Order: sequence, then structure tokens, then C-alpha cells
Amino acid sequence: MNNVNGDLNQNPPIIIGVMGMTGSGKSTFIKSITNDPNIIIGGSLQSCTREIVPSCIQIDGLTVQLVDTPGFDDTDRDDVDILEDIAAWLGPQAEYQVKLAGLIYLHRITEPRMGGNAKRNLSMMQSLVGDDNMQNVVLVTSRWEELPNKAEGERRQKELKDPNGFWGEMIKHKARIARHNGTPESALGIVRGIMTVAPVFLQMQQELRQGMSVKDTSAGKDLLAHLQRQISQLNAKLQYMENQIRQSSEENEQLRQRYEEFSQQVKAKEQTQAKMMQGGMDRIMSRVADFEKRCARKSRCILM
Ligand SMILES: Nc1nc2c(ncn2[C@@H]2O[C@H](COP(=O)(O)OP(=O)(O)OP(=O)(O)O)[C@@H](O)[C@H]2O)c(=O)[nH]1
Ligand SMILES: [Mg+2]
Repeated sequence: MNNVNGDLNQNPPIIIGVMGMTGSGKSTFIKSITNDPNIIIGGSLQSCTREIVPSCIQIDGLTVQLVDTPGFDDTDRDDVDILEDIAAWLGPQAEYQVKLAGLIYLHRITEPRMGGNAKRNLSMMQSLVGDDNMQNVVLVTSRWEELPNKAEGERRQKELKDPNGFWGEMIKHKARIARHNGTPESALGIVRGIMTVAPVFLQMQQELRQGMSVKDTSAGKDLLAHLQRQISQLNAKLQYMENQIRQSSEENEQLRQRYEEFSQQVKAKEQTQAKMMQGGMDRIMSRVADFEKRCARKSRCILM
């Protein structure tokens, strides 16, 4: 296996992952700093970044690798694919003793509420990182300029930060908070803030180093539990519909169609669950190879 980070003995890069929901502005954030033409910004409702893309830049004489990631709410890839991609990115780094300087988690302050996908993204990030490494995470709110009323944003941020709020537990474990105003200067300031923190092996890196398969890592277990919850909820809906169909005297085509849709969804989730359980080391190795190819194509660093 090639070393994905060049000559680590001389100049190990400062690696910073950028995570968040689809459309939260991860690619825009990275591109505003690196101007990397390989980073594609989305313009539609579809998820845009499908692969983990590293973007290298020199900041204050240090090599920094900003890593773009797909969100766990991708519109056309299942969560297992995404987690395996992340494992293929983090696993080899750990093998080469490469620690991560941190993770930037982007959140649009314009979001009126935390939906199921937002909660899942956050929870996956937490289990990837681990409570002990939360000091290497920066929770970044963005799009403040789009709020008709700034007080509304302040209220949402207060709610997120509350000890019982969605960010409360992470903040308790020393995650930091920052605001991004969309400018390259603001993005660079957030990155510089992470560059000073001692790098760590994220929880998932530690678990993979111990030889765990993806399904046994904390993030893997989190994902499996989530899939199981979704399957149980869908099965409960199916049960309810079956009763309705049985009790109704007339043929209800609409209800039958919905029943069929839910049945298909259960099958798809069960397939995803089975894929995860199979482990698929071959799949991970081919993802590692793909990631290395992408890194090799991008060996040149942009100087700042
Ligand atoms: N106003 C404003 N728009 C932004 C900002 N960041 C991103 N956008 C816009 O939001 C849309 C999505 O941005 P992306 O950077 O592609 O989002 P992403 O998180 O990479 O999305 P995925 O790749 O699908 O996961 C694009 O139209 C961007 O121009 C920001 O800070 N302010
Ligand atoms: Mg993107």
C-alpha cells in the first residue's frame, strides 16, 4: 500500500476533516481556502460530494490537508458506503501513525430544526471522533447573513449549546464553537484555530488499529442500531396498514401502493444492514486504493 500522505517522516501534514449535512457548505468552505478545481460545489437539491476528497494547502509554512466528506444523508448513496469510505480514509492513516488535527462540523444556522438526518450526521460524527477527542472538533455555524432576524440565530445557537441540547454533550467534552461568515478569511481563521491543537487518533482510527471490522466500531454499531430502528418503524407502519387493508371492505389502491413502497424500503434497509454485517474487507481495500489514486493525482500544494 502506498503512503497516502507523501513523506511522513519529514513533514507530516496537518489533516483536518470537514463534515456536516449535505448542502451545509463543506466543499464551499474548503474551496474558499484552497481554490482547488477538484472540489465541486453543489447547485441542486441532490448531494454533490460523493467521495472523500483531500485538498492540500500550505498555511503559515505548514502543509494542511483539508478533507471534504460526503454527508450521511446523501441522496443516492447508503450510509454503509459512506462509513466504509471514511474507514478507508482513516484506517491507512492510523496504520502510518498519522493523527488527525481535527474535524470541522458545519451547521447552517438557517435550519429551523434538527431533523432525523441532521441528528444522524451529528451522532455518526460523535462516534467517529469519541468523547475523549472532542477538543479537536469545531462546531461551526454558517449562513448567519441569510437570517432575516439575527436574534433567531442566537436563540437557535443557545438551544444547540444547552447542556441538554444537540451540541451540549460535545461541548461538555470540550468541543469548540465558531461562526463562519462565508468569507475565505473566516474559513482560514477556523482552520488556523485547529492547527494549534495537538493531533489525535480519532476513536474510529483507534478501533481500526485494534483490528476491529467496520461493523464493530462505535460508528458501525451506531449505524447498525439506526438501521434497526428504521426497519422496526417501517415494520410497525406495515403492520398498521395490513390491519387497515384487512378491515376495509373496499379495495383501496392508494393504501396498497403505499404498503408496497414501505415494503420496498424495508427490503432496501435490510440489504444495507446485511451488507454491513458481511464486513466486506475486499470492498474496503478497493476503496483504499481509490482514495490513494485520488491523493496521488493531487500531490501539488497551494501556497499561502
Ligand atoms: N450564502 C452562502 N451560501 C453557501 C455557503 N456555503 C455554501 N453555500 C452554497 O450552498 C450550496 C451547497 O454548498 P456545498 O459546498 O456544495 O455543500 P456541501 O456541504 O459540500 O454539500 P454536499 O457535497 O452535497 O454534501 C451551494 O450552492 C453553495 O454555493 C455560505 O457560507 N453562504
Ligand atoms: Mg460537497
